[in-house]
Amino acid sequence: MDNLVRLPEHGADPGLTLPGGTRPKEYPMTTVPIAKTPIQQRRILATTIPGPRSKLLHERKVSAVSAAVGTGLPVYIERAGGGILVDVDGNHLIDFGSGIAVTTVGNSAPRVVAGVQSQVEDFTHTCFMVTPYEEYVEVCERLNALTPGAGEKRSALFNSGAEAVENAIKVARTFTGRPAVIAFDHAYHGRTNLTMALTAKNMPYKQGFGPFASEIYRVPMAYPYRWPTGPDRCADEAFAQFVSFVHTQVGEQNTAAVIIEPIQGEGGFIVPPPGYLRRVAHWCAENGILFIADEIQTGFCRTGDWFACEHEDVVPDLITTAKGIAGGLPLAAVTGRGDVMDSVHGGGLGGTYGGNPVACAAALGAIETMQADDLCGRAREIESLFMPRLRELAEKFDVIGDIRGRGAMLALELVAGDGDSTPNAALTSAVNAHCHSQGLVTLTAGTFGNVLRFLPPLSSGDDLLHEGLDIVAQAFVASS
Ligand code: PLZ
Repeated sequence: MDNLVRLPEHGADPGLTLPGGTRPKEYPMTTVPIAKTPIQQRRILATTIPGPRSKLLHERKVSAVSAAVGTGLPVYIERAGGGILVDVDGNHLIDFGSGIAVTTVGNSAPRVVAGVQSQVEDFTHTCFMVTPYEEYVEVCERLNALTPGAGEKRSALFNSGAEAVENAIKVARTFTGRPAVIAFDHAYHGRTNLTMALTAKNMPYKQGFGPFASEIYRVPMAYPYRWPTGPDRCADEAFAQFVSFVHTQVGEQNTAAVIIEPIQGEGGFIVPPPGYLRRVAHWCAENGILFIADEIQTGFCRTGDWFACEHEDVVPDLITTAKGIAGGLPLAAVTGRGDVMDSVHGGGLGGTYGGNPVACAAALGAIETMQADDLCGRAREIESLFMPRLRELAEKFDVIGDIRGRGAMLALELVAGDGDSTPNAALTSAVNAHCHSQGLVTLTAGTFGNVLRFLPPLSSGDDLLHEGLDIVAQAFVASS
């Protein structure tokens, strides 16, 4: 038992009292074998950001890695856990990005580490299509049970979000015998050829990479903040436009699927108005069209529910998942109605690495963590911690045009201000850069590059989240 260390699941300071007199919830301690010392859950700036070692590594990156592969903040990470990223210069950075919504359970979460270590010693690969193994089946069983909908379900596993989306489209086309797929303005579904066609934004995702896959059609998104006649009319008018567009320009009888992110991710954390998703899903059902929820960014407790479509009481025919599913290991899935998933001919879906046993072990550890530590509840607590502070900020800075999101998926949309809602990408970059310089890893998003988004690991302590928000506030002062 010598190598067993008691490791806090997150770094809340038990002495901290939150505004309003509430105290941060204490999280259970987990005992796992770890080789390294726990990471101090506090921000430490040992050098300027990036520090000298990161700079040297970045020189090597520039001469070794294709210039096409960008990096948002070139600090090179050595270790990470809780809500902290430790770089090669000894800086402790507060993580408000989770590697784009991936490390929902925290980096190197104890149960993920334990599962991976044990699996990697047993076997690393057989290819599920050649000689199968239990871990793959178990991940599918968990997905079938956790996703919305009481009926019989099936899942298939892949390596990346884009691959899951591609396969969901294959399934939908086979089941319906129809070619067309409807996607939305501001959508992001990946960077492969079919998913580039589904993704809305040209730069940097599509520029010069065409021709794109055919039979993809795009409709306006129900975007309350920018709806021309105001947010109150957004749901009705956007739904009417959607129905009319599909009917007049595509034809219901030619449409296999509608694919939508229940809260759009890369497109700027756009939350459709209440009722909109339900109406689209209902209309799809009436017309024999499959409703695909892309929950790759929103899934696995991120928004305060296991899946964001639950908030709207929507039961999709197919759900794509990835990111948070496996605590950082590459894994993705398509889960859906048994009759739909089983409509594809035997051998029609697969891939060498899809559902790799190590990634599956990580997923089982991540899912167990979410259940045992009530991470959906934690995401809702994070929303309650962030929202009053973001509102306070918006009262001071009229360049904050909109605050939106759900759970631990929250964003600010930045505009010209003084009543002018023109997107303000320059300010967004400046605020983001200031946060980076102070050791807070923030991300931007949005078709117009004017959204600052927050996706902290759900293992972050309240004290770190408050400190991160202090830095965001300072960044507005420094950049305005
Ligand atoms: N669907 C909703 O958010 C990935 C992309 C980052 P992959 N989002 C991060 C980038 O610039 O490449 C994403 C998503 C939604 C699909 C995907 C694609 O998932 O695992 O990146 O292929």
